[in-house]
Amino acid sequence: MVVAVMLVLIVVGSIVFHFVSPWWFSPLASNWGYIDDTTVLTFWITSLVFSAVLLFVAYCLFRFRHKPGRKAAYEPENKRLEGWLTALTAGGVIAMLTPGLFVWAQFVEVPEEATDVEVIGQQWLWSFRLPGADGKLGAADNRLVNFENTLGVSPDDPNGQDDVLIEGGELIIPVDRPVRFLLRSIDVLHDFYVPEFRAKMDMIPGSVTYFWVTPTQTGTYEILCAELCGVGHSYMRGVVTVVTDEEYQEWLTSQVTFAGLSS
Ligand SMILES: [Cu+2]
Repeated sequence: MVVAVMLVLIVVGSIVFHFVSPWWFSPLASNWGYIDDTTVLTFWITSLVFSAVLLFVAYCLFRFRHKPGRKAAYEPENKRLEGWLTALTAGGVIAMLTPGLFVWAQFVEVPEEATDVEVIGQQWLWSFRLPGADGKLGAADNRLVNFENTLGVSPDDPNGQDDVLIEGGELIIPVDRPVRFLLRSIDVLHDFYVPEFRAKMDMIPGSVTYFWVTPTQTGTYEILCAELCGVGHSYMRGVVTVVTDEEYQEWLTSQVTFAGLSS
C-alpha cells in the first residue's frame, strides 16, 4: 500500500515539476521551431506512457494486495493482450520518430542562398572564418596549421585572401539570412552548439561537417561545446551576436582579412 501511494506521488510530482520547472528551453532564436515541436511531442508520449505504467502498477498493488487465502492465477500467455501492447508500443514509437524524419529532411537540405561561415574548434576556444567581399571561403587544411597560420587557411587560394578571421573572439552574423556553418576541428572532437538556434553538430578532425540555420532574432547568444573534449571542455564557450544586415556589412568591412594578417 505504501509503495502504491509512493508511485502515485511520483506521477503527480513529475507532472507538477514539468509545469513549474524553471529549466525549460531558452527562447527560440532561429527557424528550428520544428525541433521544439518534436521534443514536446516526445515529452507528451513518454510522459503518458510513464504515468500509465506507474499508475497501473500502483492499481495492481492495491487491487491484488495480500489477503489470507487469496491465490494468484497463473496466466503466462495472452495473445490478445500481447497484440494490443505490441500495436500500442509500435504506434508510440512511430509517432515519436516520424516527425523527426521530416525535420531531419529539412535539416540536411541547405538552402541555396545560405552563406558559408566556418567554425573552427580547438582546445578550448572557438574561431571563425567569414567570406569577405567575394562571398566565398578559401580552402583550408589542418596540415597547413602553424604558428603564423593558426587556422590552416590555404595561402595559395585566391578566394581565401579576403576571408575574415576571428580567433577566439565573437562571431557576428546577420539576422533573417540562412547560414551554413562549416565545422572543423584542429585537434579533438568538439560540437558546435548554440542552444537558442536549436541546432548542433559534431566537429571531427580531418573532415568538415555542417548544419544550417536562419537566425530570426537579433541578440547575443552563448556558444557551447557539446562534446567532451578534455579538461577545459566546460570553459569552451564563445559568443555569437546576431545583428541587422546593415550592422553586419559595416562590421565586416572593418575587419582584417587573411591577406592583411599574413602581410
Ligand atoms: Cu570542445
